[in-house]
Amino acid sequence: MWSGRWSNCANPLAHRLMEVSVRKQSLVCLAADLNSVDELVGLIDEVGPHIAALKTHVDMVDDFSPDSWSRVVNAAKENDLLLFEDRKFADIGKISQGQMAGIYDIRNWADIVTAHRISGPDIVDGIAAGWADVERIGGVLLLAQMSSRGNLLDLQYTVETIETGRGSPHVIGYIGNGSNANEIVELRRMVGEGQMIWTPGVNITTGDGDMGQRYGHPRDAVLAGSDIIIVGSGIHGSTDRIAAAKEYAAVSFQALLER
Ligand code: S5P
Repeated sequence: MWSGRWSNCANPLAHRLMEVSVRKQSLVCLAADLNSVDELVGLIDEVGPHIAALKTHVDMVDDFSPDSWSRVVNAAKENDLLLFEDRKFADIGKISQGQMAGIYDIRNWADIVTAHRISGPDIVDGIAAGWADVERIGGVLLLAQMSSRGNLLDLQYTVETIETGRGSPHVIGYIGNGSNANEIVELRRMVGEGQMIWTPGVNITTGDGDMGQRYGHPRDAVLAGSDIIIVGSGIHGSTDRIAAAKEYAAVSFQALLER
């Protein structure tokens, strides 16, 4: 089903994701952008069976504590979800290693994190060292493109980012601009088959979102070469969140079958 991607992606986390996506018939990573642990756990319990991964912004949760957060981690485990903390690390390698620890202790529960390439290639080693400090292994998604208007990630930046990630055992793939199918096609051409592309900026209602966000259709994103669609408000902002999750799952999986 995943054809070339299955045989070419070396990272074991990529294989785990592909397996979960087939079992659940969904390429959806839920962007669970809610402000309390209760709300997060409630949402995961509702839509967990229809999503393949869970993305968090731990630093926007009002009632975070190491104890309360374990409820989110457990809910993810019960639903067979890889946990992806969208931290967007951007500092020098050594500081990124330190930021994997601290109050949120991301290294101890996140399987995947995002990082910008802006500070240099060594950020990847810094993050990997953070996981190594607690004897865990995780995957980095480098931001190669963004969905927000006016972002500064131009073509040369994208090329350098892929150069950093190519062949790295720590880089599972790239964030691409889900709002623009042409950009995804271009990104896939540069990345090849060996790493994943995850795309935010997708919504069944396409066009401009809040505060500079832009949306493309999930079907177009997958057909263009995206492996996982990152969906936030399209699901958590819906009046019927289960129906919405099912719809994004069906659209994305059908597009994979066609691809
Ligand atoms: O370029 C990007 C990269 C990311 S990771 N654009 C994004 O929107 N994101 C994230 O995807 C963002 O942090 C948010 O959690 C999610 C999009 O949410 P939505 O509500 O617009 O679907």
